[in-house]
Amino acid sequence: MLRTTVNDCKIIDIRKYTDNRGYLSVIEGGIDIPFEIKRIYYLYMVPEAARGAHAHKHLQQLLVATSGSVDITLDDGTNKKTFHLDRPWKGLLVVPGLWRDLDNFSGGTVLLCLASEHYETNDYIRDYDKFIKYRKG
Ligand code: T46
Repeated sequence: MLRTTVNDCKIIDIRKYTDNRGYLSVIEGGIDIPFEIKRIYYLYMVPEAARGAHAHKHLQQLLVATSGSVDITLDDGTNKKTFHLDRPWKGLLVVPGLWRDLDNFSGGTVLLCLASEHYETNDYIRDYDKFIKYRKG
C-alpha cells in the first residue's frame, strides 16, 4: 500500500537574489529540493487543453511556472488538492505515487519541470483504474 498523500506535496519558496538588475532564482538538487536533478523539461505554447492525466510510480518533481500560471491537481486516490502556480519563485514539490492533472494554462505559460529520474515510460500509470489498484497495492 502506497503511503504518499497529497499532503506530502507543498509549494516551496525558491531562493531569489534581487538587486537593481532584477531577480535571479536558483534551485540546487539535494539542497533546495530533496532529490538530485537528472532531467529538465518544460511545457510551453499550451493551447486550451489539459495535460497530465497520469501518475508516476517513483518520479519526484519540482514544477515551476517560470512565466504565466497553471493549476495542478494532485490525487492520492482518496484526496485531491489543487495548487495554483503563478510566480517564478514558487515551486510545487510532487512526491511519487500521485495522479496529476494540469489545466487552466494562461497564455504564454512556461512550466519548468525538474525531475529526479531520466525518462522512463514504465514509471507512468496512464489509466485511472490501474492507478487506484496500484495505490491499494
Ligand atoms: C508530468 C507532467 C507535469 C519524452 O520523450 N521525454 C520526456 O522526458 C517527457 C517528459 C516526455 N517525452 C515525450 C513523451 C510523449 O510522447 O513527450 C510526449 C508528451 O509527454 P506527456 O504526454 O507525458 O506530457 P504531459 O504534459 O502530459 O506530462 C508531462 C510529463 O510527462 C509528466 O512526467 O508530470 O508533464
